[in-house]
Amino acid sequence: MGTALVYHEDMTATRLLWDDPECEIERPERLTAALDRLRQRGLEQRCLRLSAREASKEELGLVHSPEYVSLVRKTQVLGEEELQALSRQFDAIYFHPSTFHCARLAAGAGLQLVDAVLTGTVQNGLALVRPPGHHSQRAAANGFCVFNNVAIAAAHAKQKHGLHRILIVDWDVHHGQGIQYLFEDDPSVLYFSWHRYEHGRFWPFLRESDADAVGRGQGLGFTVNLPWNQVGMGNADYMAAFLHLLLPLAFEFDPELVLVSAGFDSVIGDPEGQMQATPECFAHLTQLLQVLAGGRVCAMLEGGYHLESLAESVCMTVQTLLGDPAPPLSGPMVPCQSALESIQSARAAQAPYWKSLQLQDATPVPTSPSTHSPEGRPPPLLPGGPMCKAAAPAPAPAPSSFLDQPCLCPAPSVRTTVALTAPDTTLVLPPDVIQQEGSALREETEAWARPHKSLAREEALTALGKLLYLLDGMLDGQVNSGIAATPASAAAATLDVAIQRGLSHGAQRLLCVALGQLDRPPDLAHDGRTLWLNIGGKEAAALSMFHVSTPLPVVSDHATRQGRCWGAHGCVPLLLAGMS
Ligand code: X5A
Ligand code: ZN
Repeated sequence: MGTALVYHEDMTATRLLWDDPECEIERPERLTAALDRLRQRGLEQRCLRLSAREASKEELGLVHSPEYVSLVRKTQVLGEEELQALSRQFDAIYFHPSTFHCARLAAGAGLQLVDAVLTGTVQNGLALVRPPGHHSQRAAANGFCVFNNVAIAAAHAKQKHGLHRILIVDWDVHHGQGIQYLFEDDPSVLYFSWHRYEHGRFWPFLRESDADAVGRGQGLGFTVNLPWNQVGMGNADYMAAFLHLLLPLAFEFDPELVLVSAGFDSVIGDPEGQMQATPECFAHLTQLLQVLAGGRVCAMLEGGYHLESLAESVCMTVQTLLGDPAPPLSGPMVPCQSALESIQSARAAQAPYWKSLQLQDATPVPTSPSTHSPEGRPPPLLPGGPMCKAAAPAPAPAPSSFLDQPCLCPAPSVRTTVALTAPDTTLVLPPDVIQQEGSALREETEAWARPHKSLAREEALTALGKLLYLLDGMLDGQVNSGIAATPASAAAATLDVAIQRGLSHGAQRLLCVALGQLDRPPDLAHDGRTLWLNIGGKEAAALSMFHVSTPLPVVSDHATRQGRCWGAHGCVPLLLAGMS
């Protein structure tokens, strides 16, 4: 349905006019660098371009006091001395004669984006804006932020579109305390922020940035803070935060709209964040959010001060919004101890308010995390897997080496294939999904089927030929994903063949997920190359760490909250779909 890119050149006008080492990083080149790179990559051309408009006084008034709005309006006519004097009344703020215009455009861009998504003009989009918004408060500018763009968009979505549940994901490396204050007692806005915290020793040095700030009154449990107590958090830490904290709550909340405070100072190379996550991580974070709210994701730029990292991360986000598959992630795949502690303390603080956290055990993190490197486990995959041979493994790459080498793996030409034994002419498929015509060679199929009695029947054999052909297409990098049908009686044997075929055809590790019960588990070597996960199997079992079975939780309690039913199951398969 399309991706909107909302922008206006005028937003490059505001800039610092005097010497201030703290504020000088927030400069016009942030926008031009991001936009230039989007053009270079051909991404801008694939978006619906919308020119930003100014937010009205009434729209700004959704979250700001009239006195504050007129104070900012007056900066238009101030001289440099007066601008500097006024700026000093706030923390980490500079005003410029163009600030009011730019900040109204920034807020207006967010409103246009939300309108385009909620009226169905586009599926999702990004607003490239300056000044940023998430630190700004009802009557205060703060941390380079003048009007709270994302908060205004959320209030507008409630007021003008009648939405009842909005998720705000703040992946900027700073705590968006402005958003937190504006919605802390509001259960219709779930606000999630991770941020560099270092036990309170990092800007903005607030006690209420810690994990135990969970909202107030009706809004208890609708503020989710994940403080990072060390710098250097990487891809695995960010992914773990989404998978183990944000997504369980987000599925349970079931938002109608996702707003992203998309700051990219949380990426490697940024002087503010000092984190290690690579730009590709933002493709994965975006992809995980796209399973929510029917894919209605509106991202708005916040921070991001390393121009190269910023531009690359913006491209990753837009590319994913456009529906391209996420590039492989590099770096350690196990979260660090400090990240696990932070995630666990946020889970513990939120557990009283969320069923999805109560279903699981709330045991503390073991003091020494097992990094699971059993003997015989194959070495870590190259950053791209079999299809990405061009990307070289780097043990501890410096920031620049990540940036010099964007993913070299081209997107497969076919997005999704449906392999049915008999092509179905009545099937209506989206344009990027095709029905597979081809089959593996008959002799080859028979050779793979020979050891299995259940694959002797013609129907099972035809299905197997189709599946082998699909697997080859995926392993050769021509097809991104696919679905194949097989007769139920042949399911376990077909899976045995598919696993063997995958492992002998270049895949180093396979994740197999079975939903529901199979007549028998697959025939696996417990060598660490295959992780078998059976969801909805008979009973919980772990035959080895590579063979896990869990029944679906029985949810008999139709508890209502906000007058509606909160289903706790159904989230596990969705999570995995997001990962694959
Ligand atoms: C939007 C944003 C950071 C302010 C840092 C002040 N603000 N030291 O990233
Ligand atoms: Zn920031």
